Amino acid sequence: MSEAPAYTPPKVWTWDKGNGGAFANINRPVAGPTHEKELPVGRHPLQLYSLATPNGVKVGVMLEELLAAGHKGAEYDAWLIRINEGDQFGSGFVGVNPNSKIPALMDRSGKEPVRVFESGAILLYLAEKFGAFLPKDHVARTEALSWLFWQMGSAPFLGGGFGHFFAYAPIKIEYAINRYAMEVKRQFDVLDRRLGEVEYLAGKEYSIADMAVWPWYGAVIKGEAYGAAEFLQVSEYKNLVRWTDQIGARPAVKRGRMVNRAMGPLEEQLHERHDASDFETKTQDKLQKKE
Ligand SMILES: N[C@@H](CCC(=O)N[C@@H](CS)C(=O)NCC(=O)O)C(=O)O
Repeated sequence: MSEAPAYTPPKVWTWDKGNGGAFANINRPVAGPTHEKELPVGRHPLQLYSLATPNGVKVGVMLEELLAAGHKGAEYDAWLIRINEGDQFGSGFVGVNPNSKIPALMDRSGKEPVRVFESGAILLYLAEKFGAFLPKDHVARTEALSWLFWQMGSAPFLGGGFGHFFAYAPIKIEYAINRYAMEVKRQFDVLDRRLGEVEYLAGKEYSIADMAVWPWYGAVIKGEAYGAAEFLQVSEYKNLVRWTDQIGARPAVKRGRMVNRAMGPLEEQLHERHDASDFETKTQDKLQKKE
């Protein structure tokens, strides 16, 4: 691993396509579609276009929780968007999310289809549509929304900041790693203190705030993201570890994190989801193929 070379920014920034970063091939300085491509549409009211990154997992978990709670209207088709192959720049996807990022949702249950993008907006939309996983009491609801928006503002420092410079950047920059390690440890402490006072982030009720925070912070706590559990000494955050395990043990969370998963152990992958039975049959198929 090379040292960070001295760099003086030029007067005008120009796009260096081959900057060597892990996602250099999909990053562009412009928006909009790169090619024409319709999105597939299945038979259910809700169409999810996603991939099981932490942002994608949030919505898979919410839909599985809604179904587990008996909300039949939450039946959905989940289509795989391979962001490394540029699927997010197809014209159909850009029509659902002009920001070209997963997850994106189309609700086709009404007269006109409704598009929803940004994982926090999708969670809130579904919570309001089904009257679920968002406390009814105004104060508790406000607390849930505070933590939901906390996640939206904080996780980019965890993923785009710490994760990028610790695991993905082509060079190790001490200044950047120090800056973001400090911020991420501070965020862990914020969560740990809160979860020392209450069972769930919003208080007594499990909510969309837990669903938003768990895929990001839980993954680092469990050593699944960036290989940084030891570096960040995550076992110090006892309440956060307790909550991470508690959320991870929920059957709907176990199913939800498989939706649109195209990496990791084969038995945890479900590329597309069109029916509840897909979790059993597809997993068995894959295990049999592996034998
Ligand atoms: N703030 C957005 C972030 C979504 C996001 O960053 N998605 C990533 C995967 S985790 C993505 O689609 N990246 C593809 C790209 O940047 O081209 C949300 O919460 O939905």
